[in-house]
This record gives sequence, structure tokens and C-alpha cells, in this order.
Amino acid sequence: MTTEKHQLNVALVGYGFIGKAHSHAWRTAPAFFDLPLDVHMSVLCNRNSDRAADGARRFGWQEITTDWRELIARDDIDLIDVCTPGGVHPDIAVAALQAGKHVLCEKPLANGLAEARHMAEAASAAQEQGVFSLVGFAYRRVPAVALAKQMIQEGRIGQVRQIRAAYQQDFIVDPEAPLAWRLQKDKAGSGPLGDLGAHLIDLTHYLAGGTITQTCGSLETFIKRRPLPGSGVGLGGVVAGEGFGEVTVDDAAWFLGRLDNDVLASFEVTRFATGRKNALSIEISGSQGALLWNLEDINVLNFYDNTVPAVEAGFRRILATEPQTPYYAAWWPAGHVIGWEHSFTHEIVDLVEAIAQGTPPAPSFADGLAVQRVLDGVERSATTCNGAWVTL
Ligand code: SOE
Repeated sequence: MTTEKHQLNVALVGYGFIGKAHSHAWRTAPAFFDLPLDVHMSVLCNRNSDRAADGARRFGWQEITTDWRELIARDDIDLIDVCTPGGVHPDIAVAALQAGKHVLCEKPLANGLAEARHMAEAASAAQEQGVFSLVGFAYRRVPAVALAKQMIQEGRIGQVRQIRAAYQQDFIVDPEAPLAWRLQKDKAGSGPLGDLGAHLIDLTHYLAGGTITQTCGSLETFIKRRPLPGSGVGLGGVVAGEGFGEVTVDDAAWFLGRLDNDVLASFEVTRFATGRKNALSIEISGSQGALLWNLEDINVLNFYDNTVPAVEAGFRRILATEPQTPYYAAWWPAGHVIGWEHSFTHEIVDLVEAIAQGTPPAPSFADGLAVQRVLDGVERSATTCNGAWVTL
């Protein structure tokens, strides 16, 4: 006898690069994992109806719309996945939560601290009514990263003391690269500081088990004016149009953090690391060992065990593709490797399970707010405090 599962009707807003990644994840999650709810890819919303229609055809969304407010008004939508630029996250996410819909919101939570605070408050009020929210820090759900967390919790590297993290890209090294929305403060909030730094801060909080309470940093914009964008979407997909405009975000940032559990962290984020396409690395040094993960080698976790004799303690490569590795068993036999897109599938699996079980998922909007406080602190340190430490 089969028991019928409850249906979860999903709508996704914003079909750009990340909307595509999420569409793929909504499609693959029920195909590879035994989900407790019956996921329906109900509506894809995008301002441009041709793009929405294209996304619906490719991924199997049942309907399209160009107006997200329509989704809020509908009784038959249970969850809204917000994949728009950050400037509209607060309006959509708060309206959805207030209408009793679960929300998955891409990172960073918002473009500014006040908006993030407002969203976290709405999420906490909604949670009291059993309405859940999750912020899309998908790298937590890379199997090698989830394994690192497990090993840290098991005490395999002892007490965590230092974290070094970098997220490096190079997609705007060319001064002729157009002024895409990611280079405009009113749309993106910040440059790599928020886009890439938010991931590093979240990973640091997650892996170190603490929160950054003091920070200092420096920002740089190397190319101040760029050709205005013509047509196209996505990273590297925008073609230059007529005229020039001002770049209003950072091109690169460095910053430091002190956590409330005495861990020290250092960060570099940039879109000018020539030759680095999407290179995220994070190293965690503990009293009894160290862990190092690098997105360019996504399925490998490097582990240094300081409890064995030094002559044989060298960093060793653990392949995070075993049936016992978090998330991996649902995919392929051992060693058949998985990629970047799988982390979004895992995020959706965890969210659907949390909704079915009635347990709040993580990272919550409060976790997203903690990240936003750091971003705001770095910006204040760099722009008004001459790089001095600020307390958050
Ligand atoms: C673009 O810089 C971007 O797509 C980020 O927005 C993502 O969060 C990151 O995973 C890859 O780079």
C-alpha cells in the first residue's frame, strides 16, 4: 500500500543564472532523493516572459508569470524561491512570509543591514506559525564541506583556532566588460564583498561554530567606469551597449574577523584574480589538525592529522564520494564525482525535509543577518574608519 504524500507547490522568482541552478535543483531533488513531500514545480516568474517561457519549457515549470505579486495572492503556492538580484529580496521574501509561504532566498540575504534585519524579523514571526525560511548558502551542502563540519564536530582537528578563506574570480578583468547589474550598488548592494564574501563568512560561522563580532577591512574598485550593458544575461553573457557608466561597487576586498569563540579569520574576495574562474578555498587550523577545501577540487577534502607522527602526518586527500559521505549515497556509486549544481539540490532536499518534519532549517534568515552584519562592518571599516576594527 502506498501512502499519498502532501503536495508542496513551488514558485521561483528570477530566472537568471542562479534561477537556472535552482530550477535544475528542484527538478533533480525528487528524482534522486526520496522526499517526504510531493514537489510540484508550479510557477516560474521572470520579468521577461520569453525567458520565463524558455525556463518553463527546459525545466518543466507548469505555468509562468511576469508578476511576483500574483504568486503572493495565490492560495495554491506553498513556497517561494527568491532568485532575483538582492535589491528585491526583502519585498518578495517578506510579502511571501506574511502570506504564509515558506521562502528560500538566495544569498546574500539583502543588499543592506536594515533590510536584512527586517527580513529576519519577518522570518522569526512566520516561524512561530510554522512557516519556514532558508538563506541559500549552498556551499554548506557540498559533501566535502559537510564532511569537514562532521569531522570538526567529532573533534578530529581539536580546537579550531584560525580560518583562512579566499574566493577569487576573474570575470571582469577586461576593462571593456560591461556594467552588468552586479557592478551597480543599487541592484547588487556590493561587489565581491557581498557576492563572494557572504559565502566565506557563512562558511566560517558554520565551520567554526561561532560568529564574527569584530572586523576590519579594505575595498578597492580598480576600473571605475565601464561600457553600459547592451543585451544578454548572466556572468560573462552581457554584451556592451552604447556609452559608459560608473562602477559603484568594490572589485576586490580583504578583511579580518574575530569570532565570539576566539577564532581568528582572514578573507580575500576578488573578481580580478586573473586565471581564477570560481576559486573558493577555506582552511581551518585546529589544535590537533587542519582541514582544507577548495572548490576547484570540489570532491576532495584535505586533512592534516597532527596526532600522528610528523613524518607521516602530511595533508592527505580524502575523496568525499563514498556512500557514507553526507548526501553522496543518493547519487552514484563511490568515486563517480559530483559538481557545483548538486549543492543546490542538497539545499532543496534539506529544506523539503525540514518543512515535512516541522523543524526550522539552517542557515536561517537570522544566520543571513549575522553575515550581513559582517558585510556592513567591513564596508564601514573600509569607507569611514580608514580600515580600523569595528565592533558589530
Ligand atoms: C557570481 O559571482 C556567483 O555566481 C555568485 O553569485 C555565486 O553565489 C557563486 O557561487 C558563484 O559566483
